[in-house]
Amino acid sequence: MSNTSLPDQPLDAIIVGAGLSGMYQLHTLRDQLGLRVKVLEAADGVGGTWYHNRYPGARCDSESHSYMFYFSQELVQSWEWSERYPQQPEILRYMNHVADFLQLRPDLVFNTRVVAAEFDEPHNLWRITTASGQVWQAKYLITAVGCLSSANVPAIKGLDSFQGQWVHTSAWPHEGVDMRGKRVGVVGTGSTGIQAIPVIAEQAAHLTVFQRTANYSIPARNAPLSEDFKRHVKENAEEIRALMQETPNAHCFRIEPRSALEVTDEERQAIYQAAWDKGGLQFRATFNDLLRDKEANDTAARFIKHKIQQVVHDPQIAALLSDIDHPFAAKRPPIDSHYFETFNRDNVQLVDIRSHPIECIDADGIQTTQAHYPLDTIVFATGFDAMTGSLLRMNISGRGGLALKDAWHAGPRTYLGLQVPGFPNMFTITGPGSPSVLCNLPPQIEQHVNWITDCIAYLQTHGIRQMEADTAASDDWVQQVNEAAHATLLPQVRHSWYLGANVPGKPRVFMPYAGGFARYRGICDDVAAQGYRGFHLIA
Ligand code: NA7
Repeated sequence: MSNTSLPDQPLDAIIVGAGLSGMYQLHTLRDQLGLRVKVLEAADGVGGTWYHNRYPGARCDSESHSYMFYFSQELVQSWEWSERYPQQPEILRYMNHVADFLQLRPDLVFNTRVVAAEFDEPHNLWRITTASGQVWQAKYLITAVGCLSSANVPAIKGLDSFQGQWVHTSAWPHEGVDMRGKRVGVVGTGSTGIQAIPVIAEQAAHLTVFQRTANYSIPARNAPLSEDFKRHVKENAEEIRALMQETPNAHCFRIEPRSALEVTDEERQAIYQAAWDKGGLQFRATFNDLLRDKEANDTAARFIKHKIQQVVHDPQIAALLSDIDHPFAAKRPPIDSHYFETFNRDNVQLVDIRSHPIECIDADGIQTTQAHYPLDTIVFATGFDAMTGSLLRMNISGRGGLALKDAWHAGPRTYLGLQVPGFPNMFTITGPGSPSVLCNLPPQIEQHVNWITDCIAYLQTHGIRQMEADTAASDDWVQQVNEAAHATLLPQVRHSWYLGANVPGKPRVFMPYAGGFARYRGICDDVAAQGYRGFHLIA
């Protein structure tokens, strides 16, 4: 049940988005601070990213016991995951469980897309317009719109003329896509493509994979969780939470305190082999310099490329799949269930669109500069206009009518990824400039929401009307985000969506903060402890 009637009086806060961040933010502001709050959500249910991404094989790359809230012991004790990496339907069930457990539904307003948000300076209010023309008003605007919510559908000539069905993985039809007996093409071999391809290959008559950039992938080794492990999680919730808060990526594992170059070749191979057998993102935690030192990284890259060549039978296909042009984990490292093995199937073909790009799509399929591939279904696993896309499409304008898209014409500029100068009383959960996509998200969402909640409590009790990030503090933060990125190998990737390089015309700025979650948390805490240093607080 949702409440769609407009309140007579302005609210204290409007939150946009009913994913994990929007739901937790509603809980803290409403139930801890006693504020009047609503969450506006475009979809007809909770879940955010996990509501929309229903493609075959969709599952979380974070281990299930790290992909949940830990702020409430009761909530932890009330839930059990079934697998090491939960599938999308189970994650969506968890989200609905959170909504019910925290009794959030009366304040969730579904089927309500925000099309504009304007700061009304004289009244010190945000006016938020929805697609149906409703105008909501609130003192605080909090965006909880996710980092990967704005689909990137490539503008390929002729797509409209395609007579079959095409779909982007993040807008998967709820009724599913029937692949049986179909010739299916998948464009894109990022984390999503790598999850979807093995499952689609089992369903379709024939699958053609269009690969622009070959990618590393580590076996996930997914499996059902044992009763012992489920009990371990419940009994050690505080320790698990503390561990995630101490690690750079907010995962449940530590990075080994040794260089890949300080062990013998034999030891290194044994370490990589053990990590390969164990599976998962932990592979990149085997050494502490894989993301900082190219020579160290090369050792991991060589190991994985060799594995690909062992797994894939056809040497030409193996060569294409292992011809990877970037350092390991410098792009988001996928994990998989039988991805490379899928290319040994008779009904799967790999097409190299780096050497022979897609020219156009016609009624019957995809035309590259080399050949025509007849298809019934095209699946775009082509990623997102990440981090800024969902914020910019809300048409937000701040002080003096300043449009966010103009404020960010040269790339996102924030203070701590939490506020934007010129946009008073607006907070961005996991926005650009915060660790966001470089981290396991639930712990970071908890950290952001807690920080925003403490901050709003401070503003309310100190009679502060407006809080706004200082321009110089924001410029300095942008510089720190840039320096943190350049201390790693991350900016070296040509096509990286961390840089916005996957969307034509998007400014190339490294968007997430790469200095690590633990360090970031410390910085945010210091800023708060110093009376919100770098923010203007106007009584
Ligand atoms: P990604 O990681 O952005 O991957 C998108 C893939 O699509 C990648 O292989 C791209 O190749 C390819 N792509 C993008 N545009 C095109 C065009 N125009 N033509 C051909 N190929 C294209 O998105 P995902 O959805 O896989 O993953 C996003 C995150 O979701 C992931 O990191 C997890 O956090 C969950 P490219 O590498 O750009 O050459």
